[in-house]
Amino acid sequence: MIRLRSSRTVLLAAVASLVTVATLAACGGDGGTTNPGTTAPDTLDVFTPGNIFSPTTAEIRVGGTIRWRISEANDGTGHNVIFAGTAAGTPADIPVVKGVTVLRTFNRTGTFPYACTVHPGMNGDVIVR
Ligand SMILES: [Cu+2]
Repeated sequence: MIRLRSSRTVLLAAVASLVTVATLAACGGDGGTTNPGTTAPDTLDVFTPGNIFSPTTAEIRVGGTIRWRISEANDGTGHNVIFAGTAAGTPADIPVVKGVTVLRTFNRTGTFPYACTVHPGMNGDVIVR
């Protein structure tokens, strides 16, 4: 009898965990809408190896989030992420930082180019579908 209860408890805990994961996945964390017609991910990491953004073109679903994982630059500085205008959200500029992760959620479709103004030629695009 005790063994049966123990198995049932484990099963209930497993079901509760799955429900929690499903609920978190459905929310997306930002309340934005998602586009079920695209295979673009909800969240994408962009890294700064050397003095480039990688991937250079980051594609996500509408309501998705880009995480810039900014590391120290070759010259010992950080990087910044500067959008032209505020169409990509505000603030348009994400300051020079290093060793941190910067998040930006995109709630409208479009192509949003950005650049690091510390390092000429260090550019990227966010495509939101
Ligand atoms: Cu840079």
